[in-house]
Amino acid sequence: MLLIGVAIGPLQALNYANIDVYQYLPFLKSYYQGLSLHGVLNALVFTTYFISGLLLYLPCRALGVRPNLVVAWAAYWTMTIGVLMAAWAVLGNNATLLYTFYPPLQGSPLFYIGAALLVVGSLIIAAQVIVIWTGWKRSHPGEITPLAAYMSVATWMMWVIASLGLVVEVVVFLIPWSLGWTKGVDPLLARTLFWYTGHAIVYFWVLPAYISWYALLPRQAGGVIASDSMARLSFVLFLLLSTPVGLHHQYSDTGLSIGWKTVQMLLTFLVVVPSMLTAFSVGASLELAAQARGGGGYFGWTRRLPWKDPVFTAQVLAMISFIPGGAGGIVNASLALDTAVHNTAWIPGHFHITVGTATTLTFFAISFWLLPHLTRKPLASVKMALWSAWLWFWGMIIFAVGMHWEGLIGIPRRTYFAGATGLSEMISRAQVPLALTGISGMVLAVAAVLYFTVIFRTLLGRTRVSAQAEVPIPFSQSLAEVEALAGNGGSPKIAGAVRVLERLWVFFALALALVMVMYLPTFISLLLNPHPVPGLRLW
Ligand code: HAS
Ligand code: HEM
Ligand code: CU
Repeated sequence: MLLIGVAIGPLQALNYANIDVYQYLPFLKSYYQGLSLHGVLNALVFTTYFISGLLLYLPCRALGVRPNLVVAWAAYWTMTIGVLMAAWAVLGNNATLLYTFYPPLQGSPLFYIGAALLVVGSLIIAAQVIVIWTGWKRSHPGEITPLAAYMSVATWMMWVIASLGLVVEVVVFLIPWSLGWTKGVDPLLARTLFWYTGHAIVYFWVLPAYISWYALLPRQAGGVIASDSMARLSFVLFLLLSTPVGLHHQYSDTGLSIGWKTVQMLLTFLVVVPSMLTAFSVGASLELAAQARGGGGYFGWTRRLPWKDPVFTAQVLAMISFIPGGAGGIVNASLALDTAVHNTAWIPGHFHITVGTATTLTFFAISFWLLPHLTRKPLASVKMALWSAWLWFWGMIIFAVGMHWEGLIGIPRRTYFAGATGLSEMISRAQVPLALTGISGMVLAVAAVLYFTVIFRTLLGRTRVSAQAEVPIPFSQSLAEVEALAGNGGSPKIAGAVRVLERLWVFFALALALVMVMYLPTFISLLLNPHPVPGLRLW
């Protein structure tokens, strides 16, 4: 899915460089059909598959419990049937809706049913992991959940709450409407349901990367987790705060109260806190690892990190790209500043260094150890893997510079330049950034070719290492654990905090209550003043 999704990206980048290749492509009817495929396959499908696999495997191995594979395969097939249905609709040019599928644009019912099945598949895995964890708690009374399992459960609980908006939007409104059973849908209500899920989904994409940075990367770097309890605290904060902030995607939507927009803006600033905790906590883990290898100084320690290892390097590059990604997010979150960048190229600039790099490059890194781990086949080429990571990183950095810059000039997103009129004055002022976007697309194309070459050569390779030489799952130890083993004892206060954080069900209930307070008034007023409109097909 990623392979197909990514293949279209460079064409879009060329479009932004004002080079139109779409006239030569028989398999894409329009720029927007390609953009729909790109957004849906990359951001929705690739992520959901990868996360559902990883966040089933890691907690099961961390808890030492075998999952019910019949249920797991049922989830897989539910997702796959859904994806095939939606893909059929998009490939047939019957769902050129972009990945946000805002009504009144109306596509084939297959698209909406497929999207619903994809979400249902992920929720089956969510239920499975939560049930496994509750069973483990029952058979291990008083024990603290291992970190990787704890974080996975918190992520799935968050997703259970967060996916509700999308499920209601699609099942209650869009499917009946696309089947012709209802005459209209209220676009504002649909957008509000979409963004209820649409912000939290970005944490569904990035928290699995955080799990890797907190719980696996320290060992891969040759060190320990700086603070186990800080990691748990940040995930509880994500469980509480990920969802009640979706209105920050709708600052420009008229018809919603400015009061609730402002309240959700403030909550958005709060949900930045656990990411800041992560930055400093994971940064400390890296510094500890470098010190263990003899590194020192303010920045000199970074040289002692294992830069020759693609698993390590891809993740750290992903993290570095997330620093400007997060900073841009804070700009977007600021109601007044967002009016300058909303719907401009700035926004794709922001999310290609968050989901397109922080998440995707971390998933590249994970695949570099997970594939050898699962197949016992060695990674085909360490060198090529390293090159793919560096080129992806630099490609996305150049992309982000270009797109953010264009956005400040006012270049819109979602624009087919060859078909657009009235932009020439703006384009003449944006020559340099538009060229950067085009160039970055070429760099990224090379990176993608290298990445998929490594992956397919590994998968198709014949050599297998012995069971003893198998790549282990790099679960890391925490500093406190290591000190306790060395006889220094752990701090009793920290142990108390971890016990409080262990009550994930309590935080789940609090998260539900908070999201109801933050969203119910808006939904009630939208439901009491419906403005249904019939569907449109603009392509
Ligand atoms: Fe965003 C729009 C606000 C994070 C994805 N975002 C989007 C869209 C997507 C997206 C896809 O408030 C576009 C949707 C569309 O199509 O319209 N975003 C934020 C904020 C954050 C944020 C406040 N976004 C993400 C993440 C995403 C993502 C994560 C995907 C994975 N975003 C917005 C807003 C909009 C928006 C508005 C709407 C704009 C509009 O007008 O439409 C925060 O969560 C960010 C916090 C992050 C940090 C960075 C922490 C840094 C870390 C790394 C440290 C590195 C180290 C390495 C330690 C504060 C953890 C050191 C290594 C050495 C070797 C030294
Ligand atoms: C949109 C390029 C990889 C997710 C875009 C746009 C460009 C682009 C230029 C903006 C199009 C427009 O607004 O008109 C690329 C390139 C890639 C790449 C060159 C790498 C080869 C990815 C990845 C993801 C992703 C890995 C996510 C995992 C998206 C999404 C959109 C988008 C969600 C928005 C679609 C929409 O507006 O409906 N991409 N991209 N892209 N990209 Fe990418
Ligand atoms: Cu958001």
